[in-house]
Amino acid sequence: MPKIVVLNGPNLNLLGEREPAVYGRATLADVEALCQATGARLGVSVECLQSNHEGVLVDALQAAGRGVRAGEVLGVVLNAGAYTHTSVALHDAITGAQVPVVEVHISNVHAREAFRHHSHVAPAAAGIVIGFGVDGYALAIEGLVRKFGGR
Ligand code: CA2
Repeated sequence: MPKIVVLNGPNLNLLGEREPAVYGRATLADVEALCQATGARLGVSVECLQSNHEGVLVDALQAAGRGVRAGEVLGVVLNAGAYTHTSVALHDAITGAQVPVVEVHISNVHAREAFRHHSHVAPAAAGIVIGFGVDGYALAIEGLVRKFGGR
């Protein structure tokens, strides 16, 4: 069964605990359960990882790239959190790993502060889902399956 890797970046472990007006009330565990259920519905396995550390996310993208080349991984759903707006390392990891990545943001970053308008991930991404709340993760998984699932 092909696998989709769902990566969440810094502070997303706090989902549901603060700022519900911006990010809603779902917790990270709820998001990961949604991703698992979406994968089960679409016939893919889902592996979830959250980290507050940039290098851990780089390592996970490199591992996903090796999985793509081995024919085991379909792609990555990535909410890089604030690293989206700062991290050339994540941009380079995505292009280097040659892994299809869907960038996800729970909030509509373009309706927020100017520093959230630029993404280092976007130019390397296969697609982007922004502003649909946590449903964006399910939309991103479905997008990966439809675009790269070969059915
Ligand atoms: O909208 C998104 O998904 C973001 O990636 C979330 C990031 C933010 O830096 C991006 O600009 C947009 C922040 C995630 C922090 O999440 C928190 C959740 C609850 C309480 C505090 C932080």
